[in-house]
Amino acid sequence: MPEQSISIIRVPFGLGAGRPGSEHGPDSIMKFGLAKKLAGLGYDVEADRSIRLPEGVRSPAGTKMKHVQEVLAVCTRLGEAVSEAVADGRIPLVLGGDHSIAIGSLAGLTRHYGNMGVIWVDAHSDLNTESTSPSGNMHGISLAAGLGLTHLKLKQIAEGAASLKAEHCVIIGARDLDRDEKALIRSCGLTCFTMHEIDRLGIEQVVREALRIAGQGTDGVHLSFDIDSVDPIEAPGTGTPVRGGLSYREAHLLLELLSESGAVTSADFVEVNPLLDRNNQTSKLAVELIGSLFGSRIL
Ligand code: B3U
Ligand code: MN
Ligand code: MN
Repeated sequence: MPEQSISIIRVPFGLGAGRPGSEHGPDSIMKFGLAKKLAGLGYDVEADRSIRLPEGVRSPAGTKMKHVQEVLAVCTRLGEAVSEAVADGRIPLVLGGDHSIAIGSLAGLTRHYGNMGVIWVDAHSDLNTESTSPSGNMHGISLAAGLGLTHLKLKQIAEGAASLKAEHCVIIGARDLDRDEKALIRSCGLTCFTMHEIDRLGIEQVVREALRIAGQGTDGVHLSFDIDSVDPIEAPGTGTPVRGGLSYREAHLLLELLSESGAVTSADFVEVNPLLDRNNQTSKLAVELIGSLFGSRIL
């Protein structure tokens, strides 16, 4: 069997979030040994890709949604890089940055996967639209953009991209939802396993269900992992921490189960903010969790 290849794509971009710092996430995660870890697990690792904001791109001041042009420009470049990785048979592993960059990943991926499932692990649902967003922050609309519910469409970002189907999208770990997001979750046909369901069913059953929803009848599964899904006790270095999140063990088990399934074809790890971190705990955790997704085991 040929060696599996991973393209690590760094996206040092944080303008989709309300506070600065997530632009330092990719370098911090790399500094704590991600490439070495993945190579040690037997992968051929390409780690030199970094997506920069093109010079001179600046959104006009005074609009409700902030930094739309910057998000579009970065996501366009990211979409190209992700698409290239898939075309070359490499697994794209995208390091954010804030969660708005997932729009670029989804645009690049849906050029290749005509019927892709998505597992969105997050304290939030990122299902606001330009009209419902309470903050104007683009990281709060990224899943809605993937579903084609925003004015911003994936096909504006990558030619041949297409919106996701809600019935193959699953959110895991939600505990901070806006009123309009709740209404949308009830009406649009996606599945949301909040922390309440995780408490009741256990993370193992939740992941099995998620894999069924995102994996059956699809041609690929994208994992978009927002580190704020994990409890702030374990992951304090993130812009919008919310108490009551995934425990250290639950987060690892989730990723180990996804790894065992062999279903995941691409991933984002986003919202690590080294400026808010304690002793680099969150960056180190991200490296460990990515390791679990790619086959690292206790024994
Ligand atoms: N739902 C809120 C808050 C939020 C979303 N994503 C994060 N925070 N990280 C919003 O701004 O849309
Ligand atoms: Mn998010
Ligand atoms: Mn979040």
